[in-house]
Parts: sequence; structure tokens; C-alpha cells
Amino acid sequence: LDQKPGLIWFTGLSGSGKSTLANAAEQALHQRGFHTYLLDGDNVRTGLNRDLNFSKEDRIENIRRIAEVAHLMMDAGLIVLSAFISPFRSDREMIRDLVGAGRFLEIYVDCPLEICEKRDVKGLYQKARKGLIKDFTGIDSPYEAPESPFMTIKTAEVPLELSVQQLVDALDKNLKR
Ligand code: GGZ
Repeated sequence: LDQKPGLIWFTGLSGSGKSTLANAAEQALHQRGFHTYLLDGDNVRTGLNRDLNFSKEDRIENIRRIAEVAHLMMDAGLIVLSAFISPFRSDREMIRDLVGAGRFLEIYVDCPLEICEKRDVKGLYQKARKGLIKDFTGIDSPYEAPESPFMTIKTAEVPLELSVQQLVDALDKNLKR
């Protein structure tokens, strides 16, 4: 399959469903014959970026390095998916400028804070509320939602399978030569 490189950038709160969506989208793209790679906290924050924490400066550096790595992978012809909170609009604009506006496919994983907090899969929101973790996104650190994303996915309202199907259908045209 003759593919065009692209960067599918999922952004949203902790617990909004970025990783789940990115993993499902990667599987679906793979089934259609695309060559992909998924960058997420599990393979980046534990390795390349293990020297970084969650201060504003470190989040900016986290995203900058991820964007550069994604750019290299695009040079190799890959479709890259990434799942990071990436809370700052200016950083996401930097990525768009780096890889090219037409190659940057920003996906807003939109889920109300109340619901992310209720899910609290890792118990981090509870810790943040108790003050045991500081600079937690949505609690005492900001999240700036995208203004004109390629797509918005409301994970509290739409079933995963349906969202993935809609996303991959919309991506298909952008990713084929
Ligand atoms: C936000 C934090 C924090 C703080 C640890 N704020 O739900 P998770 O656990 O698995 O995903 C969150 C992840 C966020 O890392 P990112 O690299 O995506 O963040 S950023 O793009 O802002 O650099 C959460 C966990 O790390 N985590 N402390 N203070 N999330």
C-alpha cells in the first residue's frame, strides 16, 4: 500500500481515552495495510524522557522531543500515532509547523473532567485532590483544548468501535498517495 507519512496526534486529559483510541486506531490502520508506530507514555516517558517531570518546562520539552522523534519516523515513511496530554496549544502549533500542516492530524479526545475523575483508572486524580501529586492536569495545571482539530471524539458519549471507524475512514484519504 502506497502511504503518505502522517502524524495522528491525540490530545486530552488524563483518563480521557487517548491511549485506548490510539491503540484501536493503530490496529484498524494496520488491518488496512498501513505501516504505523505508536508513541505513548509507556514507551517514551519511561525511556527517552525519563529525566522529565510534569512542570510546565518539562512538559514542553517532553512534547518537543516527541515531535522530533515523530518527525524522524515520518522521514522513514511511517504513519505515527501519539497519545500525550500535550496541554499547551502553542506546543501543538509548534508540531504542526515542524511536520507540516497537512501532515498533522490533531484529534481532540474530549471527555469532561468530572468523568475522567470518576473513572480515575490509576487513582491519580484522588491523589491530586489530596495534594499528594502537584501540577496535575485539570486540577492545578491547565489544559488548553484545540480550537480546530481534525476531529473531536467524545469518549463519554460515543462507543469506541464507532469512533475508531469514523476516525479511520476520515484518515484513509489523508494517508494514501
Ligand atoms: C498529568 C500525570 C501527572 C501530572 C503523572 N499531570 O493517565 P495516565 O497517568 O496514564 O496519563 C498521565 C500521564 C501524562 O503524561 P504525558 O506525557 O501525556 O503528559 S504531558 O503531555 O502533559 O507532558 C498520567 C501521568 O502521566 N501523570 N503525573 N502531574 N498526568
